[in-house]
Amino acid sequence: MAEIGKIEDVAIVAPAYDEEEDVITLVLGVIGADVHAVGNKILNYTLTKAGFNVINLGVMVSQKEFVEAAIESDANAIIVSSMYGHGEIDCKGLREKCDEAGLYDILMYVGGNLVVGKQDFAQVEKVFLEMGFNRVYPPGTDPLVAIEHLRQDLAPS
Ligand code: B12
Repeated sequence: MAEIGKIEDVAIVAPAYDEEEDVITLVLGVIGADVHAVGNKILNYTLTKAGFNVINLGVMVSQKEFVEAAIESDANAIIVSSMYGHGEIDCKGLREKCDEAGLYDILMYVGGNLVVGKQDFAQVEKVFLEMGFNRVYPPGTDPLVAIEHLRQDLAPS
């Protein structure tokens, strides 16, 4: 995947949210029993620097915690990381939980090492799209890619 920039470049690609009502809120976390913390810190830093209001739940986050935080913060998107290979089990049902809570339009992105080992990413992506995620990212995706997608997906129509 082509590199689109460095963390220092975030200000260049970031949207300008001057008005308070324009601020986009994201709920961020590492799902399940997953303790991998470093990528989460980088995502939190990069997304915050880009001007998003980030509610970072850290590691070992349950589906319930994602949904509750999204309701409380009136979030526009849920950004899920899964690093330890159990992403499919941990993520299954999250879209349904959002729907049950009335979060019908909330965007859901997921990335990290979603499955065990190296599997065909097109197949992995299909599985997670079918689960209701709007975007699915392969291992090591630069957070700037997701920032570009958030700009596109949340652009005023
Ligand atoms: C450090 C580490 C640990 C530490 C974590 C310490 C901590 N608290 O953070 C410890 C030792 C605890 C650990 C434990 C385990 N680990 Co570990 N760990 C690693 C290691 C070496 C580095 C992870 C890291 O910090 N990377 C640096 C950060 C910056 O990168 P990142 O996490 O990939 O995140 C970036 C991107 O992926 C991306 N990203 C992440 N999420 C998302 C989401 C979106 C939407 C987007 C756009 C982008 C994005 O942006 C992030 C920032 O740039 C990796 C191997 C590796 N080289 O990656 C294995 C690795 C992740 N671990 C692995 C495994 C298997 C485990 C264990 C299950 C091992 C075991 N049998 O016990 C346990 C699981 C424990 C648990 N319950 O979570 C595997 C996962 C394999 C898989 N998925 O198939 C890896 C890949 C090692 C390997 N090659 O086998 N681990």
